[in-house]
Amino acid sequence: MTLPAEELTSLLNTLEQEATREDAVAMARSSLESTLDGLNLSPEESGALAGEVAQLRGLFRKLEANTIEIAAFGMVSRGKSSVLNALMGRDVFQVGATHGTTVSRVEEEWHRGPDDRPGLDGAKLILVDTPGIDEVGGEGRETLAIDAARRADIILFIVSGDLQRRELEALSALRDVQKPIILVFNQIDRYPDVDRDAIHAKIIDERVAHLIRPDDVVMTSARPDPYQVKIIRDDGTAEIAWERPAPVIEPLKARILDVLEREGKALVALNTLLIAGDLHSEIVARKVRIRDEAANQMIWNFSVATGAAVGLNPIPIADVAGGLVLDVGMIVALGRVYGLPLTKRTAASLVRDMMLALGAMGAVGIATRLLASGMRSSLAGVTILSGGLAAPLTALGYAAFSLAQAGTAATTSYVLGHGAKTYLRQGCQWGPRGIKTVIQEILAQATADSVVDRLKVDLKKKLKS
Ligand SMILES: Nc1nc2c(ncn2[C@@H]2O[C@H](COP(=O)(O)OP(=O)(O)O)[C@@H](O)[C@H]2O)c(=O)[nH]1
Ligand SMILES: [Mg+2]
Repeated sequence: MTLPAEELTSLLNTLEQEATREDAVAMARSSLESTLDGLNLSPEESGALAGEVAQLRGLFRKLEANTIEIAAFGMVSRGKSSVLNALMGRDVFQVGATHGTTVSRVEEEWHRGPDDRPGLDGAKLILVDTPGIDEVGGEGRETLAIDAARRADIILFIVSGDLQRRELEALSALRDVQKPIILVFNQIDRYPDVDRDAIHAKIIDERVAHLIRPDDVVMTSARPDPYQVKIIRDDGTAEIAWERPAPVIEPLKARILDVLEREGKALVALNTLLIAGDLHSEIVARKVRIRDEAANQMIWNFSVATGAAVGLNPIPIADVAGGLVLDVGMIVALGRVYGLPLTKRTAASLVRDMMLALGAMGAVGIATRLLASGMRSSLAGVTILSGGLAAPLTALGYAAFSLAQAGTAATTSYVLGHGAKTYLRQGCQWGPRGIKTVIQEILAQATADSVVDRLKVDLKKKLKS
C-alpha cells in the first residue's frame, strides 16, 4: 500500500495548520500519481482491472478539474431528486411519486450563479442523484447509493419529517465515512409552521444531536404542492389553473457554499485520498487473485507435463534430470507471473531447498523415480526384445508402472510449484513458518484434495495421446 498512512497523516496535519489548500491538493495529486505508477499490471491484469483503474484515473481527473461532488441520499420519495432540481434551478433529475423512479446514479453539473462567493476558485460542482436506500429492486440499488455516498465530497441526507429508525441507521453509517453531511428536512410546506418547528427541534435536539451540528440541519421545500388559482382573462372570463409555489432552497444553497468555502479543496483532496486508498487495496487484492489463478493453472500444466515427460522418457537418469529441468522452468515462469524475475540458478536452488524440505518423502520420491525408471526400462526392453509386439501382460505392467511413476513426478512438481508460489507471494520469503512447514502443509493439502488422483487422470490422457 503506497498511499495512506503517512501521507494521510501529513495531509491531516496540513489541514490542521490551515496551510494553503493547494498543498493538500498537490499532495493528493502526487500520491495518486505514484499509486497509478506503482500498480505494475501485466497486460492481462490491466484488462481484468480496467474498471478499477479507470476509477482511479477518474479520481485524478476530478482532482485536476477541481470538481466537487454533492450526492443526495435518503429513503425513497423524501425529495432527493426534487432537492437537486431546485439547487440546479431546472428539472434534470426525474421526480416521481412512486417507488423506483431513480434507478441509477445521475450526474449533472451545477453552474453557480453570479452571486456566488469567492474562495471556490472556479470549482465545478457535480450533483449526484441516487436511488432511495429502500427502493424496490433491492440491494443492487442500495449498493449504488452507498457507492455514490462514498465517492461524494458532500452528502445531502434528505428527510421529510421526523427520522425513521432506518434513516437514523443510514445516517450513522454515513457519519463513519467522515465527510460533511447536511441533513435536509424537505417538504416543510406540508406542515403547519408550529408542527414544522417542533419536528425541526426534535431532529436537532434528540435524533441527530450526536451526529450532526444544528447548523447542518436545514429546512427546504424543494417542490411544494401546487395550488389552484383562478385566472381572470382580459375578456372577463375565468380559468382555473394549478400553480406551483417557488421552492424554498436558499438555506441549503447557503449551507453548501459555506461548507465548500470552509473546506472546499482540502475536503476534496482528503476525500480523493480516502477513495484512492480503498480502490488501491481493491486492485491489489484482485491482482493477487488473478495472479494466483494464473499460477495455479501453470503449476497444474507443468506438473502434468513433468509427469508425462518422466513417464515417456526411456532413459532412467534423464527421468529425474528431466523432471528437475522442468521444475526449474516452472519456477522461473511462476516468478514472471508474480512480477519477480528469477534466474535459473535461483530457481534451481529453490528446487533443491524444497526437495530437502520434503525430507524423507523427497528422498523416497527420487529413489522411486530412479528405481521405477530402471524397472520400466527393462520392461520396455522386454517389449523391444519380443520384437516390438507387446505381450498383453508386459504392456499392462509397463503402463501401470509408468503411470505410478509419472504420478509421483507430477505430484512432486505440484508440491514444488505451490511451494514456490507461496515463496513468491510472500515477496521471496518463506516466512515465520519456514520452508519445511510450508512444503509439508502443501503436501498434506495435496493429499487431502486427492491431487494425485486428479493429476493421474490428466496424465492418462496425456500418455495415451
Ligand atoms: N409538498 C412537497 N412535495 C415534494 C417536495 N419535494 C418533493 N416532493 C414530492 O415528493 C415526491 C417524491 O419526490 P422525489 O424528488 O422524486 O423524491 P426521491 O424519491 O427522494 O427522489 C414527488 O411527488 C415530489 O413532487 C416538497 O418540498 N414539498
Ligand atoms: Mg429520486
